[in-house]
Amino acid sequence: MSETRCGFVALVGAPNAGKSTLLNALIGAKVSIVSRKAQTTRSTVRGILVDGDAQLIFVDTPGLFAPKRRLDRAMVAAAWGAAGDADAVALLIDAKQEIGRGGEIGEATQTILTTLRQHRAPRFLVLNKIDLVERPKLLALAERLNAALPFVDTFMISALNGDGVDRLKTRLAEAMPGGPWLYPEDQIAEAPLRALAAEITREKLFERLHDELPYQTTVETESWKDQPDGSARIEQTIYVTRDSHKKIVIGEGGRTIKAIGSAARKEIAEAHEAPVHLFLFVKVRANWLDDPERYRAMGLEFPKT
Ligand SMILES: Nc1nc2c(ncn2[C@@H]2O[C@H](COP(=O)(O)OP(=O)(O)OP(=O)(O)O)[C@@H](O)[C@H]2O)c(=O)[nH]1
Ligand SMILES: [Mg+2]
Repeated sequence: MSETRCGFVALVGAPNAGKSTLLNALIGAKVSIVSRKAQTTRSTVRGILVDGDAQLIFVDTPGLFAPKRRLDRAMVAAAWGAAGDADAVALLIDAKQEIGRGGEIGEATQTILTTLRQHRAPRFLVLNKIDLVERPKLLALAERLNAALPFVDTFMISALNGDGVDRLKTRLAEAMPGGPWLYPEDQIAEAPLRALAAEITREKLFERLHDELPYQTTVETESWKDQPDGSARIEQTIYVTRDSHKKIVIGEGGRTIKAIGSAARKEIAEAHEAPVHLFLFVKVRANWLDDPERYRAMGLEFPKT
């Protein structure tokens, strides 16, 4: 018998269920970006923690929905791929939204349950956003979902204020298989800082431009140079599909991009624990959503069709 345990927990669920918020709450640091816009997370993001003798590798995933476009298909495939590789799958449900359906399981949730049924890893149900709902309705929702698909255990949490998160962590740690730890004890993330830096800038874009600027934006860190004084000089490119989007990102007299850059710079500097000089460039690439290179940069497989 091995003395330590180690395993992967995939956090899956509909867009906006709070998966990334939960990952950050579990890790106690920002490893995955969050926004009130759906489809924020684009590829899998790992967060690592130690609980007693267990090392848990949480895998945040893009939201599950019926994909139409190529990028959507790549995202949904990445999410189910992570569930397939995991030792446990935690299905997150936005309890407020699901209760709002008035006693019926929503169609989107139903579809997720149907696919989840085919996965072999133990399933845990996580009702999130309990800060927004009444307890009796929550219990009825838990019953309804467990009747549709049995779960090993059900948790009621608020990823936002931390309620129930510790209990979830402990219970999942117990469910991990025996084996050696895969990461050093103090490691909390896997993505290189330059990838997180690109995500942070994308989050600031979402925050500022959530309505005007759709989804068709991606950010890449082109260069990262550590300077002799300890600071980093970082260049990032923001890809948009149209000239009109470029104008929106730049804003009047460059005000919008300046504000985005300044917010991103502060947060990247925090993550880097050193000052950062951030240079943002906006490029119009009408077809970036069909460019394999962009998918590689996001850590996604490029779907052929
Ligand atoms: N009130 C409340 N809001 C929450 C809670 N958890 C997450 N949110 C909010 O829900 C929104 C979506 O959160 P995310 O963590 O980005 O959701 P996600 O599931 O990762 O979304 P995608 O990456 O788009 O699939 C954000 O505005 C969060 O602040 C919660 O427990 N309570
Ligand atoms: Mg997310």
